[in-house]
Amino acid sequence: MTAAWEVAPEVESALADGRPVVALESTIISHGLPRPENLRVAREVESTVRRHGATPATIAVLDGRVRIGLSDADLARVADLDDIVKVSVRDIATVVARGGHAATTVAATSHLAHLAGIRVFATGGLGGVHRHARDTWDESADLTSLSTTPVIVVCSGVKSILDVPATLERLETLNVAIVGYGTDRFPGFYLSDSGSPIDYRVDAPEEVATLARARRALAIPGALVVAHPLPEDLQMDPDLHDRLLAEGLGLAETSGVRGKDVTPFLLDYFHRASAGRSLEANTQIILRNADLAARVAVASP
Ligand code: PSU
Ligand code: MN
Repeated sequence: MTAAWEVAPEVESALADGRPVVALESTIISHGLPRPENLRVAREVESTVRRHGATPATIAVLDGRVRIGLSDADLARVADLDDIVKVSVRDIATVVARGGHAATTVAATSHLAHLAGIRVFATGGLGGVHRHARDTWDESADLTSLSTTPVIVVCSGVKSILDVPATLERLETLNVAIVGYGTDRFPGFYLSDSGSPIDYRVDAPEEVATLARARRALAIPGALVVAHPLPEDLQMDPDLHDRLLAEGLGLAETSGVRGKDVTPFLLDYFHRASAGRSLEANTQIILRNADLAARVAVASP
């Protein structure tokens, strides 16, 4: 049997030489953004990382093999394949064993990044505790995975479709550290401020690097979340956001959307019903987080 996972030569040599690498997730591409913008954004994210002198490693499963770093043709497959499934940690091996294709969530991407020795990861917004989770028990595996995976995750908080205060409580329970980048407010994904505070703030990539070194020296097991908000002039209009969220949640409920389909359903509803406003915000979120993650990776020897 061939190895279950494969590191792209460019990523392998960067890691071997101790040069900066940034892991990138693929669920954003396959399930988070509409075609054809998804491929355009995926490419632009990679070039943003390169501009800072870091090597991008987009992670996905193609033809039954975990791939750490994709060629441009592979990136296009992730963006265009109809039979690519969204996987969290528990299902990576199942898809590998069946020879299928999968896009990796934050949970799965951070697991694989850590396996490959990549320390910094950029995404849009983490999964978390869904609204009404006390009835549905719907809580993203991103939370438990981040509690045991020592990566630095640059994101714009958790998706605003979630119960943010409940998610922050769970992140605390699970020993997931959070610092605000240039803010002491927890970002609200499409919105600059979720309404909840953060205890610790950093203002430079070097501060994140120093903190990450201290965490390694102390063998802290979980992830460090670097919460990076959209500036207010790039956020979605809060009234439009709240209206679409109420509508989308109602529609998900009446359409019987459940489990791992809820997040893609709501993101897609936002993208369609906001006439592109949420897509613009989401694109900015991802590009800005890739930019910051690259600077953090460059600052982290
Ligand atoms: N952030 C985005 N777009 C996305 C996601 C996050 O901007 O599509 C994805 C991530 O892959 C995250 C997943 O891990 O949604 C969470 O899904 P769930 O809530 O089903 O765990
Ligand atoms: Mn879920």
